[in-house]
Amino acid sequence: MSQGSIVAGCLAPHPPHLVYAANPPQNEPRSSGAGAWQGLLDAYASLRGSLESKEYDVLVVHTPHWRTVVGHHVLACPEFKGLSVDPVFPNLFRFHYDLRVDVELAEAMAEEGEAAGLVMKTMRNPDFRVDYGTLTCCHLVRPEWDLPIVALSSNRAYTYFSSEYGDREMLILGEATRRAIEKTGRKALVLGSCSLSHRHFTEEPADPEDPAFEHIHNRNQALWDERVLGHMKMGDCATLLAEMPDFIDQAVSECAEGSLTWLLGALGIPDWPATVHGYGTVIGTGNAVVEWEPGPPTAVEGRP
Ligand code: 2X7
Ligand code: FE2
Repeated sequence: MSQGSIVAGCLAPHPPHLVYAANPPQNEPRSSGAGAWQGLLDAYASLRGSLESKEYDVLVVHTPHWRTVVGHHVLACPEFKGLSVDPVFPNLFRFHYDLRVDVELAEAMAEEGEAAGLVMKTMRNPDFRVDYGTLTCCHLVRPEWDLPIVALSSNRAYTYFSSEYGDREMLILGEATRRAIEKTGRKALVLGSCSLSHRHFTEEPADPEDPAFEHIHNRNQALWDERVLGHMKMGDCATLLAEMPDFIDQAVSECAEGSLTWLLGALGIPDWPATVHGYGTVIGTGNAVVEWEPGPPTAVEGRP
């Protein structure tokens, strides 16, 4: 078997609003079409266009909305089928899913994580309800649902211990994920599914898609998002990681669930520039669609 590899790593946020706006047959609510999130939908279209030239056989996603208290869990039944409802936005996301899992890769990820000293658990309950973070992210990246996935839970280390500790654990998990991909010979697309700044409005307008309502919650959040995206574009993820605990504290970032740090760990902490496909807000939160092509570091003008 030839060695596997990561074909691309993406920051792929999961506001259920974007699935609602896209009106797929799997989702029960129907969008008004008012267009508040068009920029982010365009960003996802741009990412999908870029991925068309790549061949891969599995989507591997880390999700903030499957929360586990002891260890990192990984979906490991061959199929999951059911209805997933967003507990906060049941008016927007009631999604009927029917998906396949790459169980061999899931088991290899659990083994590699354990070998690296992490607590890992395979989810073997076929009736387990898949979370909306996984479903939204995978749907927006590849709406065909023609490839298997592997999903990892968020184990809340940042909350129970500290951001510094959480980051260390997620980097180890990311490296373990990459080793499992390599050993099983997979060509994998890895997806860190989280927003950037995450302070959000607590009331919805009558039409949640009303563009007059949609904007960043406050200037501090926007400045942090700009800064973080600047590091990504400059190929300076080491600085991004050094600032991650402050970003999490000061922008209430959803990176506190570990998805972005896991992604950076899987990619080997990129020191080459990312492609930012787009940035936009959803109910006041900051969201960016970003892609890293694994490859040799390139010189970047102006990089510290
Ligand atoms: O889970 C989310 C999110 N991360 C961002 C915006 C809106 C809703 O749900
Ligand atoms: Fe979220």
